[in-house]
Amino acid sequence: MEFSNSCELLLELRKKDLLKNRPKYWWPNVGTFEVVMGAILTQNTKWDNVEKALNNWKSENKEWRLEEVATFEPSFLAEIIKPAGFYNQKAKRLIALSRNILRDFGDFENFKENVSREWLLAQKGIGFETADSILCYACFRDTMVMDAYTKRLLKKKGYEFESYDDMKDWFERGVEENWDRVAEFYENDLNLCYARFHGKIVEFMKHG
Ligand code: 39A
Repeated sequence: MEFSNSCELLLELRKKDLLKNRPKYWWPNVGTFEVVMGAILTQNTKWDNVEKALNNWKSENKEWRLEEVATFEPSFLAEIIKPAGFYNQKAKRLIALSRNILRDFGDFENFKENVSREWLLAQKGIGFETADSILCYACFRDTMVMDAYTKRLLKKKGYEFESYDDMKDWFERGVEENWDRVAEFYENDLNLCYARFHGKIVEFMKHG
């Protein structure tokens, strides 16, 4: 696979039908609080373990609700999310984050509309990748997530960046500078493009 900008990479990946049988935006249940849970739970663990942790709660026909998580005791939440590892730390951080969302935004809908990257990065346990995952998949912002898969793919092709934001700028610039071509595939939905682009990279690196 050869490419000289991110749009060309996107076109190469599109040929491979990597998102067959996946949700439209790749991440399950986009636009819900479950994405916030998943974005934190996926730190330092495999996605399969995240799904087990999320399903421990959902299997009893419950959805993940911000207002409920904010009231949990850390030990109670830790037990539910155990499969995702680092469960005591993640439980404390998820509860603190939920309480901060309620304190500063009142509810999840207002959070989705008004949260900024800066607000997210100021929360304990949220770095660039987690913040961008929440913005892209929970809040539907036009932003592209960089992760270990993205970095590895680019490194294999001879691209290395000094920082997370340099790599992100390279991706977003490639799309924006070729917007006419990209818009055609995604019916002018930029978020769909960034979400599916990231999803394609992850699936390609995991399963080829
Ligand atoms: N590493 C990952 C994933 N692998 C994933 N899916 C598969 C669906 N998500 C949503 C996040 N991180």
